[in-house]
Amino acid sequence: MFTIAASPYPYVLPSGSKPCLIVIDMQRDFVEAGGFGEALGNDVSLLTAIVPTVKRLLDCFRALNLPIVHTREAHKPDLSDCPPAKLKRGGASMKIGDLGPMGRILIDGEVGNELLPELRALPDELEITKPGKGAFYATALQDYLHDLEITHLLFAGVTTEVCVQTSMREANDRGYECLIVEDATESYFPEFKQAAIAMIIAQGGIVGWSASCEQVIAGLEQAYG
Ligand code: TIU
Repeated sequence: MFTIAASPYPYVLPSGSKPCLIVIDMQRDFVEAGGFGEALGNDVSLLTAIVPTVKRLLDCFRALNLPIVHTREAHKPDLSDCPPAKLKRGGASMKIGDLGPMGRILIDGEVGNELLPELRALPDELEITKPGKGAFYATALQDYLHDLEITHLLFAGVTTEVCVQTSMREANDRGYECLIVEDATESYFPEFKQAAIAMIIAQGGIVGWSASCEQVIAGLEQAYG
């Protein structure tokens, strides 16, 4: 048994378990100008700061031969998987499916929907599209994790209080032991990021744990190095 130093108390990795890194929505649509994030009225430049930290985590998981899943928030070109309630929300500038400078907003296959070049998935890593904010809704994620007998999930990506927190809550309700890597996640609203992490670890870790990339790498290298 190994542990990662974490809040609100150490995160335990039982012997024989293999944690999976879930990288949420590190796609151009949220991090680059001209995508969905900007269409919603956000300053997307805030999100680029975590790219090197997410890459460090990916490098660590790859070096230790641990599983990685990448998600993209994406809809089918005919929008048949986009509920009208989601379609009509958001800022006035551009809606899901509208044509922007990086192609149609939040549509699978468009340039804007691709993962950032430096964080691209390798061929042996699962990359899934998700039509919702959570990574489990209408995806094959749970079956994939079940087949690999994965019980421990580490979360990175954007945005902390929207897709990362939703995915973590979905995972928590499904019985997974979840940890958010606090400097590998970001929000357009720094105060929302802090609040989301505080909510996750409050009440004795009601949704899960939080740790820094440094703490995670130190724990994983001890356990699997
Ligand atoms: N708007 C916002 O903060 N986030 C999203 O719409 N999706 C994700 O968090 N990926």
